[in-house]
Amino acid sequence: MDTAAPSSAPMSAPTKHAKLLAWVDEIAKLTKPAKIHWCDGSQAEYDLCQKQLIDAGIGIPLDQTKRPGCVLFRSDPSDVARVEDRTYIAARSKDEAGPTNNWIDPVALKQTMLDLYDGCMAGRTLYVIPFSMGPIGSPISKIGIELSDSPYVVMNMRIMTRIGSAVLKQLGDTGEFVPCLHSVGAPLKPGEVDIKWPCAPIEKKYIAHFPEERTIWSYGSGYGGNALLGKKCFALRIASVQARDEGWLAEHMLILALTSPENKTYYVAAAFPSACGKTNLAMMHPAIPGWKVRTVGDDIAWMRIGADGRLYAVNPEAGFFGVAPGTSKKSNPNALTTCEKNTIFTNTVLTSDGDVWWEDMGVPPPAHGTDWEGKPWTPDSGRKGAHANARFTAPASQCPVIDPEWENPAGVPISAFLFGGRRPATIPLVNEALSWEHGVFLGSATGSETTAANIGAVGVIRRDPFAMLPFCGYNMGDYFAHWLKIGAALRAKAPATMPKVFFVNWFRKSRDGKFLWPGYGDNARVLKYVVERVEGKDVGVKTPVGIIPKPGAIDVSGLNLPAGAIEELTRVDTAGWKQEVDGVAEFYAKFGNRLPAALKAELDGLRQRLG
Ligand code: O2Y
Ligand code: MN
Repeated sequence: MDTAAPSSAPMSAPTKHAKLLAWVDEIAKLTKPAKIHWCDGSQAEYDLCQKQLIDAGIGIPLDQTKRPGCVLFRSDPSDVARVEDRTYIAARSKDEAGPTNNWIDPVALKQTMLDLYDGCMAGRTLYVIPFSMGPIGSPISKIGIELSDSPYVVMNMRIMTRIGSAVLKQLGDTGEFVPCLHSVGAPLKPGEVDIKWPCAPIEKKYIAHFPEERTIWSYGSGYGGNALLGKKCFALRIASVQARDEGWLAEHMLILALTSPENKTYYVAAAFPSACGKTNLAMMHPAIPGWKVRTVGDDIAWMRIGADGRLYAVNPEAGFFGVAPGTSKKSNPNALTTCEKNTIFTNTVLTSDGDVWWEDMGVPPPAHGTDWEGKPWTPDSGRKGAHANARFTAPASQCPVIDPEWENPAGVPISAFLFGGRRPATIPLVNEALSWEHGVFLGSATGSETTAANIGAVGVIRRDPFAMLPFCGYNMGDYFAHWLKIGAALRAKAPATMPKVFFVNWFRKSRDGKFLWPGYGDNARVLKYVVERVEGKDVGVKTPVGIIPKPGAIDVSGLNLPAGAIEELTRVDTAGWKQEVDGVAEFYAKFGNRLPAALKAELDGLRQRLG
């Protein structure tokens, strides 16, 4: 529904929610859009946004026989990824944000951002996007309203979340919502033609979270996690604060269903730092006969303790915002199928026959194409054609291995947590925590070797506790305490069904620098072992660092591993672990007295056991 003038919003809006109407009116008066559009979430509305962007030369239609319903966008070179150093937790006190977040004074930030927002939507449409994180009406779900001046955001939000009239209906006249304000920060003068990817310069970009008010303000970027505010901003940074206060978990975790040859299904939630292959694991094609993996989610899990004392998870998202480069028939055939239709591509190569291509897609590059910056490109150009963070936005429902339970409003019961990272040395292929508290210790110590995809030095271990470093909306010391509290609640209610916790490492290398583990579909061999442990099988051995597979416990049948590889993958390297203890101690020192005593005790206990 469109309204011509901002001040007319309350009269013609499709809701009687007084707080929402007042907020839309307030923001319209501030940002001064030419029009307001209340999103109904229909296909017609999506198609209209797409047509408008294609007509303006901003969206590039792909060949509809090859990629039906698909479109390509090219972002501005200054706006290609999440901007961590422009992302802020504007809690009332610095201590509340903690040592791992960018804190900024909320009063000063609001003044700065109000000045930026003043008139920032001139010449544009303000879209009101009601969205549900999680199945509409599920007791685990929550509602947000994103106000954005970007039709690209509307299109992406429709794929990544549930948007529109059904959400407004669920909200009713008084329901709670998280206000999410977004502007690309590029007002148009009367008659001015829009540029291809409007955004503001880096020093004017702000991705701001006000945790006490459960509010998000984003300015200056149109890209991914900076602009699709349901994802990292709401479902992790604000939701982690809500989860702490309401007694549940909002985590940077994939959720997968693993079905054994005996047809028993177990749900596993797994946290890995960004760019460690979460989407690939979530959609894995197991290399061992008889085992099946089904996908519930590839990035975020919201979990609550159910009446039976088990932990139930939903994927709050409805789509995948996957990294394109590296996605291939070998690494993730199911992702390739998922994005065959109805998909938005951003920053890939455009082939001369109207298809998309990216590096390591596993198909030959086009002889001639156009790169992500819109320049002519050939394989001999001497530069990459797709941006390293090029993305596909695709509906989860199109995934060939989507789990039948993925939209169950009650969620799915979690039997095991996996933590992991890129660790070339010391950390075994799989290590089971000795207790929940030890599991929280392993999660808190999660780290990953930096690669060329990271900013800064390559080859150093960056600690990324629970893979939540960029996404925890409050003091990480208190977050560890919250995990301990959830464990205590689970133990009190149903100790026998508490999820077991494992740390996995697909990236251990031999002394000559070669990966010891094949990864991909062969990771199912580790999942099989995890299920055996969940079932209580005696296949693990207690060591000072945790429970490690007994010799022969990992099914390596049909695998051509080099001699000694599995022994090395499961070896406890005492000297390496002593270094690890020192590294964790150094990291823990950041948290001062906010570090829970139970974690200090776990660290001391490990040090002692190592001798
Ligand atoms: O660069 C962006 O804006 C996206 S980052 C992202 C997207 C999907 C899933 N995970 C991530 C991440 O950084 O963890
Ligand atoms: Mn992620």
